[in-house]
Amino acid sequence: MKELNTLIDVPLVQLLNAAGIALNGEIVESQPYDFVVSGDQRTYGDLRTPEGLAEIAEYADGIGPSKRMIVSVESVDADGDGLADDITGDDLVNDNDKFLTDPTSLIDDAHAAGLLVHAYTFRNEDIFLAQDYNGNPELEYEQFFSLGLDGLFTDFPGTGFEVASRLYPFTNPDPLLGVLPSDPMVG
Ligand SMILES: [Ca+2]
Ligand SMILES: [Ca+2]
Repeated sequence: MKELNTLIDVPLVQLLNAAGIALNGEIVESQPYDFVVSGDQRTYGDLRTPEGLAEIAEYADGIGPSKRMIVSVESVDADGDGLADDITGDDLVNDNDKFLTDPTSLIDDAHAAGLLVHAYTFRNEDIFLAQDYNGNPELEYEQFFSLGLDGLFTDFPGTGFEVASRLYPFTNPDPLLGVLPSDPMVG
């Protein structure tokens, strides 16, 4: 991406990946593949520190973190077997069996580094929604927008668009271009 930034003049988003999420909601870190190849020991977690974000800001305009790097989910393990319990009783264990943890400072830290935050992936299905949202995907969008999220990847753009239009009525949302100032000359 550093090389790409010297070749083309379009906004670039540095995606941030992870290996998974621990029972307590902590991100299980992984490494960018080019770091693996070059022998750089740092993980995506190191890129989320103020120092890492400052480095990203040298070549990218924003970060694309998993939404769990902003608000994670904690599992219940009442039977102590080290595996997340199925609290909804549907014989499946997914985000609907988990509870939100306190937000991290990632959005504020990224903004402080001059980066936009464009998180992935927002979905409407119950299995992807933490128990706290009670099956209402709009509550998840509202929470993340209130934390300062600038943009997002969603499998359900209609829902995201509806919430953004409702929360930001004085803007002129465009389904393709996103939320724009109502008058470009003023905005
Ligand atoms: Ca368990
Ligand atoms: Ca379940």
